[in-house]
Amino acid sequence: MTTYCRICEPLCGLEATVEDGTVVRIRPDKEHPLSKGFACPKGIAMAEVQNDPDRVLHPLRRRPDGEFERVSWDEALGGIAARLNALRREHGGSSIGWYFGNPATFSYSHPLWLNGFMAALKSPHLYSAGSQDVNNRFAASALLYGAPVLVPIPDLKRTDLLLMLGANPLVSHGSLITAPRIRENLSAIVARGGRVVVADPRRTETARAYEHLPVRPDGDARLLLSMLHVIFEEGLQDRAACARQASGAEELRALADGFPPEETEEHTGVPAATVRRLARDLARADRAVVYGRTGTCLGRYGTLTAFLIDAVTLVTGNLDRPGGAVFGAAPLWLDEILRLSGLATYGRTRSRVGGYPDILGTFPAGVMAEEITTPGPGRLRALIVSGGNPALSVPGGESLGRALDELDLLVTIDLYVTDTGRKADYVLPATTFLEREDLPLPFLQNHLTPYVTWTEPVVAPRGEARQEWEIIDALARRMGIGVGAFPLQRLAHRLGVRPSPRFLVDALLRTGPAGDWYGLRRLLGWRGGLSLRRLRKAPHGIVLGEHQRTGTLRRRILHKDKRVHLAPPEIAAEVRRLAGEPEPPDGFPLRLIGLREMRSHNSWMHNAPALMRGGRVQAARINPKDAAAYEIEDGAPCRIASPHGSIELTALVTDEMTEGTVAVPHGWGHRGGWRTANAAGGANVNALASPDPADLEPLAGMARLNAVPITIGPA
Ligand SMILES: Nc1nc2c(c(=O)[nH]1)N[C@H]1C(S)=C(S)[C@@H](COP(=O)(O)OP(=O)(O)OC[C@H]3O[C@@H](n4cnc5c(=O)[nH]c(N)nc54)[C@H](O)[C@@H]3O)O[C@H]1N2
Ligand SMILES: Nc1nc2c(c(=O)[nH]1)N[C@H]1C(S)=C(S)[C@@H](COP(=O)(O)OP(=O)(O)OC[C@H]3O[C@@H](n4cnc5c(=O)[nH]c(N)nc54)[C@H](O)[C@@H]3O)O[C@H]1N2
Ligand code: SF4
Ligand SMILES: [Mo]
Repeated sequence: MTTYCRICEPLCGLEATVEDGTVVRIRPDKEHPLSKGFACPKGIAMAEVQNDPDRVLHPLRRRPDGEFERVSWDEALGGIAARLNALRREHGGSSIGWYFGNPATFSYSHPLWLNGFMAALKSPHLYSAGSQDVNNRFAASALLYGAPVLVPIPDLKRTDLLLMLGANPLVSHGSLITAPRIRENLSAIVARGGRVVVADPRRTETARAYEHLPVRPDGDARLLLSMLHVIFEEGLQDRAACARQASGAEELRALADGFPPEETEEHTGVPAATVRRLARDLARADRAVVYGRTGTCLGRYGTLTAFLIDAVTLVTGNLDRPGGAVFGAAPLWLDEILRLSGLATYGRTRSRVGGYPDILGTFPAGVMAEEITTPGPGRLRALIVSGGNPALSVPGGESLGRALDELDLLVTIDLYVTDTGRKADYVLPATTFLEREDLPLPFLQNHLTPYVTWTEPVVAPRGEARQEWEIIDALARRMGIGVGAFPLQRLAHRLGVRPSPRFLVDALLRTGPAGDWYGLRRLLGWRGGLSLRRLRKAPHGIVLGEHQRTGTLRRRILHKDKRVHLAPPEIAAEVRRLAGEPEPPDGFPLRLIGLREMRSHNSWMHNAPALMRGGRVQAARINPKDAAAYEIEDGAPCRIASPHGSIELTALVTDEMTEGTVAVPHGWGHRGGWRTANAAGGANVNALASPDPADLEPLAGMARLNAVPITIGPA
């Protein structure tokens, strides 16, 4: 059976061998037009997750003695609905919250239904992995373009110079860009005489393959401001592009004025001469682009950094241009649907705790614990967690755990009893992606090569596992509420029908810009025409073009003046905050950053034996000079302490780290129902991050998981 992988963003084509209703093997799909026979070890190991003996296959309920017992769906949904309705009666819908994790966004139906559920409850308590991942990028786009989901992708196939900040696509396989075989795209840039420059505090797999620009953690905003400084100072800006596309270029110039590279050098670790050279190269290159990912998102200035990334691209004349940063389009009216549904918001509401702006209707997960523990109207009393493991992925260790314990009701919808689920009152079994149909809805506009695909489930759900939307629908029925995030859905509800996600997506495809318009397109004598039926006949998907179109920005900007705003007051305030940055706390001179490994996926693939072979452990990577200074030996246990907590890990002394920086992968230290994962040891690195809502990044509520001040010592 042909399908596609929904673990990470390239969405590689997979071929699953099914025998007697069981997936016995997964191989890469050789006929997939983009991944062409590539899949990484995680995609292959999905068969082990699928068949994992530790998977939850039946609803579980916590007994008074603390143990889980198997119950029927009827009992589970009935029990949950009764408790939620009791809370609604006593405290209102705003006492109920939802956290959805990263895998949720890989399902087309799951986010739609949970958004609809929360809209019906009129609860503001919606949280996601986004505040630990990309919400700063959405905030930056809201400020730049007036449209949070208008996020450009680097046009790798046509660029001559890629400046990449805080991303390691040779391991992560690319994020906020869907480009299977991304290594080939990067190497092709060099092969045609171009350059790939990788700004990272660690000499990563990607940095090693191309040009490494070592930068201090959290140095990116200053680095980019210094580049702008040089570009404006030397008159290298593309004046025509600034005049045509933007407003506020002069104000931006004034903001950058205070950041000459000679002065930021001390903070960024990048020599002024290097910054000047890079700025000139970028401005003079025919086609250049700046791209940043999680390394630029999880610091103190995430929104500012994401904003500056596009600002530099625009000022050098590379925004919305072939080989620059391009705005991908989906073959359905995604912008319009999001806008009409009222889902594409930034700062429409503010969180009760911390007063953070909402992003696409979600608040920062970093306030969740205090929303639970802070009395008063709107207190969060019940939480449903679907496809997420906040106990390990959100800042805060013990304090977050204690807050979860205070909930009146915690429900998880997952494949496993996770580190979060072990605290739950109910654990509901979800299907894997191999057990559900799908369309890569949120990724359609991130495709480097425009593409669309649809998959049917390759096997029936194991045990009593159910798709999330089915669970949500059943729960909503029992609670006596509708589910409607979409205008179309709400309309249907008013007419008394509950359309399936499959029906909805077919309607969206058929009425979309590339749709078959229910046959009208053919009648007009035009080619093409998408529908679910057509997609089902193309198991390897359909390539819709060679490149994303350019020259579309003006049409898609939602600011009234149709210009990119280069100096909004929020950004000016962030630049002032940066300039007046307080000294870090005494006693924590080193900086902690994250790290992704090929055979881990956030917190959830540590139970697959194929990925855990060779006695893998979670290690802290430390530069030899730091190791010597703090008396740490390679392979020996070491202690890492921050103002908020301390953990013990094995030290891995390596000169791939820049001095003063320690890298630790997240998503370890398991205590759930996954035996192999539990046995792998390690610690929750996010126990070192600040659990204080006041420490979140102000414009997007981003968790500060990188550049955490720490100290180290032998354990
Ligand atoms: N220190 C540090 N912390 C980080 C990061 C970092 O770089 N450093 N990265 C952050 C980022 S980018 C992210 S995205 C987050 C991830 O944060 P989360 O999404 O909260 O955590 P995951 O570990 O991805 O957990 C996903 C859960 O979904 C379950 N699951 C898998 N597939 C399905 C499915 O189809 N349906 C359902 N219902 N469940 C499923 C898995 O079993 C797992 O329990 O972590 C963030 N945390
Ligand atoms: N194998 C594997 N692949 C994955 C995942 C996984 O867990 N495992 N997770 C998936 C997910 S959820 C996501 S969001 C993507 C993330 O995709 P990427 O962002 O490409 O992945 P990371 O490896 O986290 O890369 C972040 C880089 O930022 C660097 N960095 C840290 N702090 C700073 C800083 O202050 N400045 C700069 N310039 N660099 C910094 C780190 O050293 C690291 O190399 O990966 C996805 N792919
Ligand atoms: S890179 Fe690996 S995990 Fe990501 S989509 Fe491809 S096969 Fe799946
Ligand atoms: Mo992520």
